[in-house]
Order: sequence, then C-alpha cells, then structure tokens
Amino acid sequence: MDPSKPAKVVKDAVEAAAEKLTDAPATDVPGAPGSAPPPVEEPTAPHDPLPPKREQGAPQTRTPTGARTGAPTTASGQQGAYLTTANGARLRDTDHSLKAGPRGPVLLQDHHLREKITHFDHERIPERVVHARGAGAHGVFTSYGTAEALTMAGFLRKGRSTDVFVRFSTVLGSRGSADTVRDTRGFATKFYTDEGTFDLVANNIPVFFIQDAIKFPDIIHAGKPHPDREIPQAQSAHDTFWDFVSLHTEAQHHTMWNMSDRGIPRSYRTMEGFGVHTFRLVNEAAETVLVKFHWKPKLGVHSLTWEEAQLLGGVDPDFHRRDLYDAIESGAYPEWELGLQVFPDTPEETFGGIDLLDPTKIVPEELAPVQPVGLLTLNRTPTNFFAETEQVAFHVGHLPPGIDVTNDPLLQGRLFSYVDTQLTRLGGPNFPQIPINRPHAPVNDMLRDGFHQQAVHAGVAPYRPNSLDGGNPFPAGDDARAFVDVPVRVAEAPKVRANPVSFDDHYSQVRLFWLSMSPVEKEHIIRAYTFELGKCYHQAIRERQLRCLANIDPVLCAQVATGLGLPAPEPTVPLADVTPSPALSQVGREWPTDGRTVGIVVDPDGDLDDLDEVRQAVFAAGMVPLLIAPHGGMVADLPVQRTFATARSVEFDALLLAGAPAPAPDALPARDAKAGSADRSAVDPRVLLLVEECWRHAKAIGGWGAGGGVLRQFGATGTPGVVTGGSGAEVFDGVRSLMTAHRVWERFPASVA
Ligand code: HDE
Repeated sequence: MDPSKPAKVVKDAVEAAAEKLTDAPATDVPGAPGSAPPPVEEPTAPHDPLPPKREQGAPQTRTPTGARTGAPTTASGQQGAYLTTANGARLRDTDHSLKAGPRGPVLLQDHHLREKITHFDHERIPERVVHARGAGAHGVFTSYGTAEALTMAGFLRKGRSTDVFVRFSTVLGSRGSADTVRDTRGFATKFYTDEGTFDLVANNIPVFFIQDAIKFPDIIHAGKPHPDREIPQAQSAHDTFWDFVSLHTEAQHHTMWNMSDRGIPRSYRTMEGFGVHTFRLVNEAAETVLVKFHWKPKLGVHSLTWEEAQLLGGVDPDFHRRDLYDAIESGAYPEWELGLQVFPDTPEETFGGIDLLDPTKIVPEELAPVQPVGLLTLNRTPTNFFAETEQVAFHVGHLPPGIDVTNDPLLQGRLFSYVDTQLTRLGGPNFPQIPINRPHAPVNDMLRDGFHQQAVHAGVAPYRPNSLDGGNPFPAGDDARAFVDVPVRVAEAPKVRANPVSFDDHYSQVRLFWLSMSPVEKEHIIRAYTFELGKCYHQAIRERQLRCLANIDPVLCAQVATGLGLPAPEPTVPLADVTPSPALSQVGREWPTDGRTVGIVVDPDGDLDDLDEVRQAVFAAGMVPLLIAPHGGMVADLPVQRTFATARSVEFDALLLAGAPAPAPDALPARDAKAGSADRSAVDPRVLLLVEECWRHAKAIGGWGAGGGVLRQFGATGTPGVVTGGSGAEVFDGVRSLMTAHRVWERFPASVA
C-alpha cells in the first residue's frame, strides 16, 4: 500500500462517515459532538480526518494578504490519516516516552515528547481584558441597498452579500465564567468586505458607563472582582462596582439598563445590538450624515427571569453558547436587521437637543426611526473555538470607505485600545494575518517582519516613495475608492481636560428609560437594584446609590429603599420632564418562536399515542423538543434527552406534560435533592418541581390526558398560560401561540404602575 495515497479502506471509512451524516435522522436534537456517531470499539483502520459537522464553517482560506487560495477550508486543520510531528514526520507511538529500557529514565533526545509537552505548556494565551467570555458564529450580511444614498461603502449596495464573523460576549467575567450573569453583552461583527474589513464592535446596551475613554480602566477595575480576594466573579453585585457608579454618576444610565431585563438576555439571538457612538457616513458626492448603528433581532428582544439566570449559572453555565450553536445546527438561523438612525451632520452634532457625541445618551426611536439597511444571518458554527472565536481581533478603526468616526471621546480612545490590546493578547503585531482576521481585500501595507510573520513579502522597497519596486504600492485616489477621512472642521479651542457642558446631564435619560418600562419590567428593575445593593457590605454605598435613584424616580427610590431597610432620600436635582419611549420596552408584542426549546414529560407506562405526533409538531414549528423521562434510552422508539435527574426547567421555554409518571426508583432525596422538593405523591416529585418552576417563571405549560391531571393536582388549571385539552396537538397549538409573547406576563401581578 502506498502510504502517501488514501487507500481504499481510508476512502470507504470517510465515505461511510459522510453517509451516516446524510442518513442522520432529521429529527435528531442538536448538540452531539463529532460529525458521525462513534463506534463502541476503538477504530483502528487508518483513514482521513472525518469531515466537520454539517453546520460548521471556518474562515475562508485566504493568504495573509487577502488572496483566495482555492484550498478547502478543512485544509487549514489536520490532514492525512497518520499521526505526525509538527513537521509532518509520521509517528509510531505517542503513548510512551523514549526510555533507556522499560524501567529506565526518559531520554532527552525524545523530540516527540518534548515537542508535545512544550506545545501543551504554551497552549494558553491571555484572555481579553474585558469581554473574555464569548461565543462566535459565521454568517452572511445581505444589503437591502437602502443606505446607498448615504454612504459609498460598497457592501451596503443593493443585493451585496458579505461574509461575516460575529462574537458575542459578557464583559466582566473570565473566560470560564457563566453565560447568564447580569452584565452587558458584546455584539462584535466583522464584515469581510472587498474594500477592507469593517468591524462593528457593538454592545446590547445603547449607552455606556462613561463619556471619556480615559475612565475605562476605572469602571472596569470597579466592576471586576475585588483585587484582594478575587471575588465576586462576573457580576456587578458588589461594593466596588456600586461605589464607582454612585460616585461617577454619568454611569447611572448604563447601570439602569444593566438592572433591567436587558442585563440578563434569554439568548444572544434575542438581543439588540448598538454601535453606541455616533458615526459619520460619506457618499460619493462627499455629502455626510451622522448615524447610530442598531441590530434588531428577528426573534424580538427577550430576557431570562433573574431566578432562571441564577439557576442556569449552575445548571448550564454555557446556556447562551449552547443556544447559539444548537439553533444554527437545527437550522433556526439567528437573524438581525442592521438599521440606521440618521441625523443631519450639523456643526453642533446634536439632534432634538440630544448631544450625539455623548455616549451616555440615546436618541429615542420615536424621534429618529431605525431604518433597516440589511440582513445578518448566522448560519455556521466555528470549527475550532480557539482558532476562530478566541483569536478573532476586532477594532473600531477597521472601517471601509464611506464610514468614518466622530469626535466622541469614548470612540477616540477605543481607536487606540483595540490594536494595543492585541499586541499582548495575540503575541505581536501580525495578528491581522491569523486566518479568522485575514481580510478579503488585497493587502499591500508596507508593514514588515515581526513575530509570527506569515506573509512572504517580495520586493526590496517597503517604503514610499521608491523607485526600486517600481513605485509600488501607490496611493489610491478617489477613483480607486480610497478611504475617506472626512475633512470635518475642528473649531479653534484651548487645549483642555474637560467635557462639553451638555455631558453634565446624568439623570434625564435614566428617568426616560424607567418611565418607558411596563409595570412588570419596573418590578424587575426594583428587584435587581435591591438585590445588588443588598449584596454590598457597606451601608454608605447603598445610601449613596439611593440618592442617585431619588434623582431618577421617587417610586423606584422608595421601593428599593424599603427592600434595603433604609429611608428614601429626597432628590438633589429636579426630576426631568421626559417623554417615554415605548420602543424601549420588551413587553407587549408577538414574535416568532424559532429555535425555542420545549420540554415534554413522558410516562413510559402511560398513554404514548400522541407523543411522536407532538414531537413532530414541535420540530415543524421550528423548535426543539426534548423528551424528559424517568430513565435514559428510548421511550416509544423515541430518544430520551433528559431524565428527571438531569432535567431542570430553566432549559425549556415551555413545558408539555404527556403523562403523569409515578415516582422513579431514583426519586429519593438522598440521591437527588430535587426529589425532596414536593410531597411524595402519585407523580414523580421532580415533575412537580418542573411544573412549579415553569409556572413561576411565567412559561407556557400544557398537558393532556394524565398530564392534564398533573396540572389539576398542582392547581394550575385555569390560571393564565396553562393549556389542557383532549389531544397533544391541540394543547401544543395553544402553548405555541402563548410562546409568541415570550412569557405569560399576566402571571406576574405588578405593584407599580
Ligand atoms: Fe471595548 N474593548 N472598550 N467597548 N469592547 C475590548 O478589545 C475599550 C466599549 C466591546 O468580541 C478590548 O480585543 C475601551 C464600548 C466589545 O473580541 C479592549 C473602551 C463598546 C468587545 C477594549 C471600550 C465596547 C470589546 C478587549 C472605552 C460598545 C469584545 C479585547 C473607550 C460599543 C470584542 C479586545 C470581541 C473589547 C477597550 C468601550 C464593545 C481592551 C478603551 C463603548 C463587544 O481593547
């Protein structure tokens, strides 16, 4: 056998694996690792690497200078059937060091041992200073062409499709922290446009804590764990955070968004994204407008309840990642519309009296509607987390011709930070050449050498002017679509460390946000402030934050003060007279339910007639059914995904009871504490716990046959959002329509208007 060519056995094995993929039942729930089910016995016949999973994508194979290579994306990973050294020499054994006899010492000459261990020793790189915890996906952005008149950016021409990579993140936590903590979320998008990469490095909150980048280390030092004990991880419920935001009151607006349901999103798929700063667009005629970027999720904006978020931190710390990957794998591709709020580019740089350079202010959508300009679809998961999600490097300065920055002092500081931080994180200046960062436009940059240089630059004259390389590279004129630094007039002014006076208003828009919330959202905000301040040790900090709340709203302040057992202070500034912005509320509309998860409790000894039909109906509705049974394996020829021991209500958006299973053999508090949470009864107590939690998290619940009986026993029948009926299909129909409102909001009585 010629070892350099794939033998027939290799080919057959790969084909068989691929075939298994194609044969995989379409109804399989997402998440299984590997592209083919593994055999029980260890495979020993050599064959090429298995193909990646169907939904997995990878960066296009481009040269470090942006040219297409034509190689398949899988060529960026491992190749061939045999184990090799990093230099490609085949190896016979990787399980034993080279020793002087079986009991002898290990020999220094063992190159393979040293290479393997040395590389392993250096596998970790510094995590991001902020936004360390993240998850990414590939996709495509298709332009509607509606921004053509505003910008010369080619990727916004009608019908243009541009490859993108998106990374979502939390801000405060370490790489291994939980997904569902109360925090701001990052939403960074890399558009690989043919005029250079455009990075829209956005958040799910439209305002920021600070107005000047020089304060960024301060807010982050305050939000990160305390430097002495390094606790608490990934959250703001601690003294240093509240100490800072109560003193540095421009942070109050962003903090209120964090305390609202926006701080605990249900999913990355149900988050808005905001570029925060105002940018400047310029068209071919050199006309300019000021804009704010918005991402609008097709599924609507939805959040977890605080209890769900806390439970998930333990039950499934990867909840948001898993949700993103599973949705893509199951074909429920997450989608967002990119939208623009457009403002005239006037010398004052204000709109409706709002300073567009102040990143602690929004412009309500009722004043400047968000105009859709294109659609983002995430349709491929990464093949390798480190290579793609970890090594991707965004930069607010990566702009194509047609998009320019403004003088927002926060944005100006970011323009410095995003290159600087990669020098440490990615080990040198050549990080743009890492595959996920490679542009899809020709690169001719005169940057040379440095650690990990991947390009093999030809020529002798990486300088300008030159004659030795024939003058190349040449400056691009307007005819060659060069980047446009808009020649904005800068007013003559003294050099100062100061803010414009308009930046001094720290409360009016916080009040606007509060007054725009529905009663149930206000309740959540009150609870969040009370919880977080209740976790602080020092009363002075609580009192100081209450003073800030007094300047926002007396009801909010009084309610939080009551919870803290403190008097509510009087305001120190007049309450702002503001018009609420209904667009800020998440409640009151209906949305698609694609990619949601429905738990179905099954009784293997009960009536299973409807089960397959209901499961198929859930799939047909674009959702993922998870069967929950007393034991693993199969029930009625259908695969069980959760047992009563492994299931927790927080994984599901809705619960269906297809039966009333009797207590399983492991329904013993000594084995599963959840089994001690309800009276022993005819039904497994963990099923009752599922019902109870779903009920108090305002989720739709349905039951038929004996399952309907469980709901009656629980006392849920007849309460809002509980559906019982004769058949599974009928009940699921009812539950599905309830899910369009995300939650059964009527179940939460509110004490505030
Ligand atoms: Fe960032 N930010 N940031 N930030 N930021 C980083 O860059 C920084 C700000 C945002 O998924 C870092 O590559 C400064 C606003 C996202 O890789 C760092 C200031 C917004 C991500 C950095 C801000 C963001 C980052 C850390 C104050 C919303 C994750 C690692 C002026 C519009 C990107 C890195 C990813 C990451 C600096 C403020 C969003 C240190 C100095 C405002 C989504 O460079």
